[in-house]
Amino acid sequence: MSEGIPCTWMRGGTSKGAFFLARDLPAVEAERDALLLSVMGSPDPRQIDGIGGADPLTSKVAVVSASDRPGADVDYLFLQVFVDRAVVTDRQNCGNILSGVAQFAVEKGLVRAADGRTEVAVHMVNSAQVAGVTIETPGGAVTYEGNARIDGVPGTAAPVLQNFPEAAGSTCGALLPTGNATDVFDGVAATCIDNGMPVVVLRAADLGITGYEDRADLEANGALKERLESIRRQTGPLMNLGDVEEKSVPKMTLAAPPRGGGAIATRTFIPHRCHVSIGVLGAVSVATACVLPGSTAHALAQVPDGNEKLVSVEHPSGETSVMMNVSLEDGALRVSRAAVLRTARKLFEGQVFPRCVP
Ligand code: NQM
Repeated sequence: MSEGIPCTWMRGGTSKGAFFLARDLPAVEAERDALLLSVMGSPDPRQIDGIGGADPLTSKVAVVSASDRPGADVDYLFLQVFVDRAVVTDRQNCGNILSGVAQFAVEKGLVRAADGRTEVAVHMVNSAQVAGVTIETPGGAVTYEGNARIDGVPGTAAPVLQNFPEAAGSTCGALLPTGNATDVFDGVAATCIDNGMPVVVLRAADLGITGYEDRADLEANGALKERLESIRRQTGPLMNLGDVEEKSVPKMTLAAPPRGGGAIATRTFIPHRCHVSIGVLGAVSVATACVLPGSTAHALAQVPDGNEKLVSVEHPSGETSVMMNVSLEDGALRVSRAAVLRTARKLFEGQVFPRCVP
């Protein structure tokens, strides 16, 4: 058997992932990726020979280390391990897995916790942004217990407050990387937007669905998936993402009028499976599309007035609330801050045994 590697398995928001200290993984990227594929059990639709949960939402990795970046406490590199392909990509960020990074950093001695609450400045390496993450640390120790509730996770846990300062163009270089609020691909109007996560927002009705279908029905709709993938492949180069065949961005969000008291109803392909809810930064990008005049979502959305807005993004498990500070400057939309509430829980800590250590 190979040697074990220290690993912590955590729920972060509505996802699960393996958390590693950077120093415990191979420094050479190809070796690291081979090891992570083995840890998760990929490629295999069941991930039977690894710890991945046979779903993109439970096949995620956080690599954490102390940060040299001024103003940041720790570096967090997110890696998406594909389930049924031998692909590990760093081309996307993950706000759900971010929910566990501050606790992991404190428990591994990278950050000293205050008594009560601790704010950790997390440098999200994938997008070179710093997020402020506040966790509960009574007596200077991490607690996972608390009264916060998020849709998609049973029960309650300690709140994790995530603050994202300006995230426009984090991956694509501009909020609207094509230069337009709306483009047309294969005859379907689409808003290509990046406010923390590259997302293509389409009107569900334009694709012949209601947008309220459940995840299983959408995943069984082969014709819809083919149309979405055709559009996605065309948006990649225009969103400065290049060929996106082996990338997990952009995400494809199907939008419909809200029907649960929120701002917009969504179903999101990430990009080949339908999300049980919606990603954190994905929700920030969609909420931004809701307030953007001329976008595909704008006319469908019901958004409160004022510069500080709570935009509730409905999804198959409930909703995700995004608090945003917005303004129009010279006709251009600016989101100076977005904040999202999450929770996390440490599930297991020990050593993971990859098939072989390169
Ligand atoms: O958008 C899934 C998730 C995510 C990403 C995905 C996320 C985010 O739910 O910030 O959290 O879109 O691949 O973990």
